[in-house]
Amino acid sequence: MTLNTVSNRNVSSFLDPNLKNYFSMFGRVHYSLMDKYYATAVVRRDGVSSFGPDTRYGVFPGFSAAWRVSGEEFMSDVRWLNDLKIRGGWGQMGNELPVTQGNQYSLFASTLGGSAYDINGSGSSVANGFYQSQVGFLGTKWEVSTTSNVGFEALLWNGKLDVIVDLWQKKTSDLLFNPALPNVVGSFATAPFKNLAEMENKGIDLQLINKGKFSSNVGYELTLTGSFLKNEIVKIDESINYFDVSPASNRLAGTMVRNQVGQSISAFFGYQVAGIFQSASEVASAPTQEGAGVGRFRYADLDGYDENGRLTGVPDGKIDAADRTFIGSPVPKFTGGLNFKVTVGQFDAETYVYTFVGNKIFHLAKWFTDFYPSFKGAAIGARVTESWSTSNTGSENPIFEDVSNFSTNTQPNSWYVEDGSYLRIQNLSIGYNLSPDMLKRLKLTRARIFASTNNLLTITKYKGLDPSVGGAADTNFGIDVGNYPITRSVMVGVGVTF
Ligand SMILES: [Ca+2]
Repeated sequence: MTLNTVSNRNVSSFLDPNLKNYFSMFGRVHYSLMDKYYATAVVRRDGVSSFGPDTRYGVFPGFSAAWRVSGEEFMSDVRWLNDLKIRGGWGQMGNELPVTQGNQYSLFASTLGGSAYDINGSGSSVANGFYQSQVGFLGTKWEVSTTSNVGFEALLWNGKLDVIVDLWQKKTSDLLFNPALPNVVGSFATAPFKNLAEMENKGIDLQLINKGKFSSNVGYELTLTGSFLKNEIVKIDESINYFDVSPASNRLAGTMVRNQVGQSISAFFGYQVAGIFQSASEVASAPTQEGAGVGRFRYADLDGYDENGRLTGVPDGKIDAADRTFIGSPVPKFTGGLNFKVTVGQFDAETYVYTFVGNKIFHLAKWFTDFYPSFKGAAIGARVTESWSTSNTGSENPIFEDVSNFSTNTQPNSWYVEDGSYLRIQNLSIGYNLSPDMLKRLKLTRARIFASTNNLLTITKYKGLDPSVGGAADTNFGIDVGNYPITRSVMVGVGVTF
């Protein structure tokens, strides 16, 4: 048994008011018995200067255990199984990353444009004032993730196949978020980060590694990875059960992301498009909808308000904010990757393919490219030619017209939401290694000629430029605001070691 205690002190004396200082201590105990039973326990205490004095420190324990089943006597006859290890663990980690050093303080600032005023009425000079630039909050504390996992690792058939499976659950509580402040606080003030929500992620991770030889000089290695994921917001605050956000570049009249208990993080929220109005009689018989007209979006009547402004859950014959609903989640249900490498004598080839399945993209860029009045004359997307018209009534894209209203381009709705699943051949490379004889003659240690290409092929139904839309989880996750696509590149090279 070994016992290690390590303390690490990291102190900075540089007088940058934005610099955070950390102080951490951790201890670890590791125990192994007869190469069969393993146990590890870790405890760490982390401190950061960006939290107030009462909440500055967090204590985060963790432990894990493993059992090498293949080391047991009763497994000695099982020849095809070279190694089998069952493991499990539980642990907590803290996060403080989004919180700035100034978060705990109420700060004031002064700018000519923001806080100067000719209070003396001189007409020629201004007196400088101050405005609040940061609303301080002392109670912010560590965000805590609690992870539990069980899984196994198995090595089969003389190392030909390696299987790793993990079931895990991660609960994040006291999630750090800075919800927008009411406007009475002043539009210049930065909102403090507070501990708000609780979120749960559950998943299964799989990894298969298969390596071997097709013949004496043809070898291969195949690595398959896959993850199933489920994400859910468990709690937001005692007083609210949702909050809305949208990216800074949002051009629609409303927010399109709602973080709500029971839904995934950053779920898309808006009107459900039931189709395109095909005729004046359809418009007349449909629920009342502002701006309704032939060729425009027909929204689904899903709900209504009572006289107190509460949702009734019953369609009320008119379309208003009550009818907005969840229209997709940017969180993929499955992500996977495949790495395949073949060596044939002196040649080798390698490829990496990955996939995202079941995620949705809010294709906000369509606001620019598909509607004439958004930016007059700028809508030149190819879809414009496929717009609804009396001779193209099957189109899912609305009529091309110079009208901007609730039923055309101003509202977040399900028409913007597209399937974001894709499969991409990220990399393909081939190489040739000079044989030992050649190297000897050329007096080289190693020489390799190679060609590789990045982002070779993408298979997707997504209509935007690139389905690999990233975005910060709390503002623009899965929202395509017209992101630059990843470019394709080809590289040819020679690597030589003398
Ligand atoms: Ca309604």
